[in-house]
Amino acid sequence: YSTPKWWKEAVVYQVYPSSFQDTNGDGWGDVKGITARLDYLRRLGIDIVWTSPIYKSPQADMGYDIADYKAIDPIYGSLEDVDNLIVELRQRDMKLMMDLVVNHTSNMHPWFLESRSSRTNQKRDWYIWKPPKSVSDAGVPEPPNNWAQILGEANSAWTYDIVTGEYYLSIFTPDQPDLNWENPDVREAVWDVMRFWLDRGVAGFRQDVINMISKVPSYPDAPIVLDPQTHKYQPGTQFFVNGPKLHDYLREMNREVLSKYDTITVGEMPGVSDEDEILRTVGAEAGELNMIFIFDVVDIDKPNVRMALKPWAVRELKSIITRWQRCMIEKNGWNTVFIENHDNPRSVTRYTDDSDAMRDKGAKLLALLQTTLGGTLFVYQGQEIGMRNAPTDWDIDEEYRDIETINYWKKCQQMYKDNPERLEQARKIIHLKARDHARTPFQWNTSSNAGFCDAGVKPWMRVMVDFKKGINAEDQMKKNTESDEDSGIDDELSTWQFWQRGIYSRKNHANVFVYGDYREISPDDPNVLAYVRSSATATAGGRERWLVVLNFSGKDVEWTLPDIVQVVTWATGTYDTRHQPQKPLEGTIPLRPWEGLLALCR
Ligand code: TEU
Ligand code: CA
Repeated sequence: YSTPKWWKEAVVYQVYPSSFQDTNGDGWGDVKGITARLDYLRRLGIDIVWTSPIYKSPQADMGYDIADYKAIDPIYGSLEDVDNLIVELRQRDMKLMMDLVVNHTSNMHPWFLESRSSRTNQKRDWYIWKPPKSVSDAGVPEPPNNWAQILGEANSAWTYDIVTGEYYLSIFTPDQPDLNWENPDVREAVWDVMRFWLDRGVAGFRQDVINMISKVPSYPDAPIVLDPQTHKYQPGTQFFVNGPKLHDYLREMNREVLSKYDTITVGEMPGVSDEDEILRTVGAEAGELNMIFIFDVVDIDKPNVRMALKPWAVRELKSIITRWQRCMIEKNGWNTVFIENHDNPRSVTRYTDDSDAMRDKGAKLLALLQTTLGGTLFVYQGQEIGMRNAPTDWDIDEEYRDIETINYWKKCQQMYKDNPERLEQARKIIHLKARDHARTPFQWNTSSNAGFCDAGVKPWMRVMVDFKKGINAEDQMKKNTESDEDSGIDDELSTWQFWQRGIYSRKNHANVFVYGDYREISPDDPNVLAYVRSSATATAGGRERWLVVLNFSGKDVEWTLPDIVQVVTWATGTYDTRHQPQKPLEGTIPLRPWEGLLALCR
């Protein structure tokens, strides 16, 4: 069993700062807004706040393009505001985690401005510059290889710079040139940034695409996997995801910086799913990072590009979850438990049913899942009130703000201008998968703009209207605490209250839910995910055991409790949140649509 650590038991809440809370009436969330909401987060049971980037940035990719690692962007506030946030967090026994975006900088970072200024500039080698592969007779330079950009797959991952007649690598967008980690000065500059924040009292980092920092040095062409008629450029991921020197760099980071502080570190590692490779980073003895984000669950509907759809089955979801739960226990690694972030659509829409009738049940089902799985729990802002995808009648050109969506939509409008069917398909993909869905302003209460910003202020992104229909924090927090308890109409806990209770129960039984063993029951069932969690250490009374049963379908199903599981009592469920579920203790258990149950076992 895994050694107890504070960063394993802590519950982390991801704040998307532009959409959390505006305090100065400019329609953008800000650092003061995070500080203003700490009591709210503490009440929910949050220990650590991770905020997406708030550094100085042109905001080409919402702050994932940093122009100064040691300054706060004026739209978010000042360094002083961050110092104050840290003080206020500390008073509540909470901590701050920052986003560390060091695979690339902004093209407006002074390092890059110097680097592009001439081929002989001393920072030339801080980025990845290559001559054109060829120049056509018409004088058009071709990029060094065929890799596609990630946030605009129609374009090359290389950007031509007229100043020196060379290309620079810019895997995400041309505004985000990749740093050259081969250069020791670059690494030293990153360590310096990390120390700057750790010395200021930051507890650690979520490290943006940290598995892309090492590239295969020969920069070969990628194999053709997408139709070359429509895709001039191909995914080059195999040449920069978990590249040859990744572990050298991460061990160096640990040696130079992390080992000197008591930190929490999470690597964002899209595109890797090999157990041994992952354990090189998160294994107990690995000496790299505490944990990573594994993308198998959030990429379950992803074929080879993200803006596309792939059908998936509940059985797959079950096997992914079970695989990583077992791997981390058996091989002594550590993992994150997450299902949402600022790059993914809302989980209640995606994995359950977000209709008015069902969304609360769906959100509770996912809450029960996440609060009972092993690993460090991450909650994304809005998840705790069951926020859902933006409505399909929003105009894409008007309301969507993400660069990935905009690039994709532009491309489709050009390509499919005479093909209404394909264009409709593209619209559907955006409705289901755009990153914008996670980025709409947080819904605090029923006042105009949902309490995100003052009435009369235009928020940077449109507020959804369903805050009036119960999807807001204030209503959900006071449910049952006032008169509706006696009305007898609906005395069930709200989504928020269910999350809160789940988080508290997880902490009270950390030995089981955070550290314990995991055993899947009836893996072949096509609808129901069921597992038993049992405590890491036995007490005089033996091991503590809990059974979780989750109906991942919108229909009534019957699920049979195997003899080896002996239920003592049904403790709670997604329908029966205030009274114990009335379910048989053995045999066939009827489950309602999206019903989840938790039982104490012998
Ligand atoms: O995301 C990296 C990443 O590869 C994905 O999650 C990405 O959003 C998706 O594949 C797009 O198709 C990180 C950040 O979380 C994201 O917001 C940034 O845009 C990206 O890095 C670049 O910094
Ligand atoms: Ca503001």
